[in-house]
Amino acid sequence: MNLILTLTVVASVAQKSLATVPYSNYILAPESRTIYPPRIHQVNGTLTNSKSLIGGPNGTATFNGVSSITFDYTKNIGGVVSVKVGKSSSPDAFVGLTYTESSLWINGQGSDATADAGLDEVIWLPVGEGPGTYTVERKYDRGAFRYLSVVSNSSATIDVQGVSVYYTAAPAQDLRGYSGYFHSNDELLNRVWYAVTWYNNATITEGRSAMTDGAKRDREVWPGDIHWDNFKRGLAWSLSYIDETGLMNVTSSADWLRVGMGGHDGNAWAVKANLTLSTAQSSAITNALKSRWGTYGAPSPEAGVPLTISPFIGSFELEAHFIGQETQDALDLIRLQWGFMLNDPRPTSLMSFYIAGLHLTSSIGRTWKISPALGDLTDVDAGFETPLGKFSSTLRR
Ligand SMILES: *[C@@H]1O[C@H](CO)[C@@H](O)[C@H](O)[C@H]1NC(C)=O
Ligand SMILES: *[C@@H]1O[C@H](CO)[C@@H](O)[C@H](O)[C@H]1NC(C)=O
Ligand SMILES: *[C@@H]1O[C@H](CO)[C@@H](O)[C@H](O)[C@H]1NC(C)=O
Ligand SMILES: *[C@@H]1O[C@H](CO)[C@@H](O)[C@H](O)[C@H]1NC(C)=O
Ligand SMILES: CC(=O)N[C@H]1CO[C@H](CO)[C@@H](O)[C@@H]1O
Repeated sequence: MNLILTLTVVASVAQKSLATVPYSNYILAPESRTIYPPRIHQVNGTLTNSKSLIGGPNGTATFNGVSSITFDYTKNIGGVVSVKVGKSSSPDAFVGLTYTESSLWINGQGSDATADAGLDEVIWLPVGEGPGTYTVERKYDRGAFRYLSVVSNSSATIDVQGVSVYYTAAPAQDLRGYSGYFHSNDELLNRVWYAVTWYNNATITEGRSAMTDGAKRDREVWPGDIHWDNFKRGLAWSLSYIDETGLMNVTSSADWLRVGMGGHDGNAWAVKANLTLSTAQSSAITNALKSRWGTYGAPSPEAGVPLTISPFIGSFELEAHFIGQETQDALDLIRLQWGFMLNDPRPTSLMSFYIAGLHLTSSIGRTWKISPALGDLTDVDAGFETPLGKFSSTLRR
């Protein structure tokens, strides 16, 4: 490969934070934790001056009888909703709130469910009690919604002077103070990297860091996961099942929720776990996986029929293509599958590790290896920071 590599590895405690965040125009995190609706998706019934609710409190919108407004935040957000109410014509006036991630499920009678295929209930605020700012209780902090509907269910006339969401994820952090970046000559890949980072960032916690495997599935911290002693016990238990081959010998019949030991695709894992004995074996696996790709990406072999794309399992296949040095296939799969979704956690670190070639080979980067693989890309600029310092690479050809 004929390319120019500029490499900076500042492995020192000096200069921990980047003065300016590179490529910050791609960052999806909001400037402020108080988020006002950027646009209206739909109005039902009679609502006057609804535009005054856009971009900030700018006047008064009036619900005239049974009516609703649905806001589109243009990306998933999460948090605590407040509605500022002026006068209303009846002490029995209520406004209800419903939330969804997809425009397909917008509904004035419920929200897309957090735990199953049903609906979550409308959250009602008794705004007939008088003018003021009505805020949902903290337990109704909502993770992962793009559409918010504000519903009036009675004949009352209700003045609303503002709708805001207080964004609660990553409470201890500067939302736009990214220490990592990725940029290439492919705009779609750049957008995938920043969208995925936003999803990884947008996980709700109660004021401390939490480990979860997806902002969408794990909208709230699983309480068992945040008790460090339990976490250590769980890990020790798992490690005790690793035998002399270096593999875990799983003898139980069910994993965390499912009956039967489904789960990860053994094919991709054979490559990832270095079980294959030759490059030819790895290629046979990755080529067979590639032959299964459809219009939207890589169906998970474990899911059987109907073909189902799991971004989680697919991310292991993606890594197998990178490990097998099928960089072009890996890029094609990101464009196909994550380009389509532009929204699921995982490829971020793979892109920094495999494309930009920044591999940390021991914890926090005490040892590292540089091995970029550009596929059809011509320009890549990426970096991140660990407690030891900055790691970055710039590639051109
Ligand atoms: C508004 O009306 C449309 C069309 O009937 C419906 O699909 C949508 O769910 C309604 N929105 C709300 C918030 O009820
Ligand atoms: C509106 O919803 C509230 C809360 O569920 C309920 O108490 C009230 O009776 C409803 N109003 C009408 C007119 O249905
Ligand atoms: C896995 O563990 C079970 C139970 O201890 C044992 O019977 C079995 O032989 C082990 N399998 C392998 C492949 O080591
Ligand atoms: C993978 O396994 C081979 C032996 O089969 C070994 O030589 C190689 O170092 C291993 N690679 C990694 C990354 O562990
Ligand atoms: C608030 C927060 O968690 N920000 C992180 C989002 O992800 C980027 C890239 O990994 C990090 O640098 C930020 O610290």
